[in-house]
Amino acid sequence: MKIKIEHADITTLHTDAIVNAANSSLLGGGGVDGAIHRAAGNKLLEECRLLNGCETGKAKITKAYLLACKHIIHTVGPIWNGGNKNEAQLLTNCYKNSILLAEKHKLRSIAFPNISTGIYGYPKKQAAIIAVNTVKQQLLNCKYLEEVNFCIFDNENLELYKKLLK
Ligand code: AR6
Repeated sequence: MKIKIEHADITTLHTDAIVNAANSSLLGGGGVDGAIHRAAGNKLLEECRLLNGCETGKAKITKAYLLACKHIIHTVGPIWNGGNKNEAQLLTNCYKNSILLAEKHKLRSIAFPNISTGIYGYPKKQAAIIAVNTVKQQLLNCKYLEEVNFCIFDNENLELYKKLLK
């Protein structure tokens, strides 16, 4: 089992799955979601239209179309609302349900962006602690998944993850 940090644009990765920090419509948006839809091409949106959206904390899988990875796991992070609206549990569920879905599809590698820490405003340190702890915990029960990449775009998250995974 390997946990790695990648300082990269997630659309360039060759993992079995990349995770998209989507919204509940699953029909695209800004941030990493916009980047993934642009790079994967219009066929992704066509498949997403058939999924009937996704609840916060849940995850759904699609093909990856023009991307180098094989699948996209779309999860919906919580919008930060001060911390008393079940945000921590919902963010935990995003990482947990994405890994469970990867296992169900017998995937060997997955890359996560820093879910909810952009447009959705989740405090980065709190989100990083949840991400690392949840992934470590879930990996204990995985049969197929061998590698988890935290794909990091900004310097603040990079420093946080380097410390947490030291
Ligand atoms: N590769 C990797 N990480 C990225 C990339 C990229 N190409 N682009 C941004 N990030 P955000 P959220 C990082 O805002 O907070 C969308 O409109 C970014 O630096 O993409 O979960 C959706 O449709 C940040 O650390 O997602 C939703 O409406 C992290 O990805 C909403 O934004 C997450 O930032 C979701 O907000």
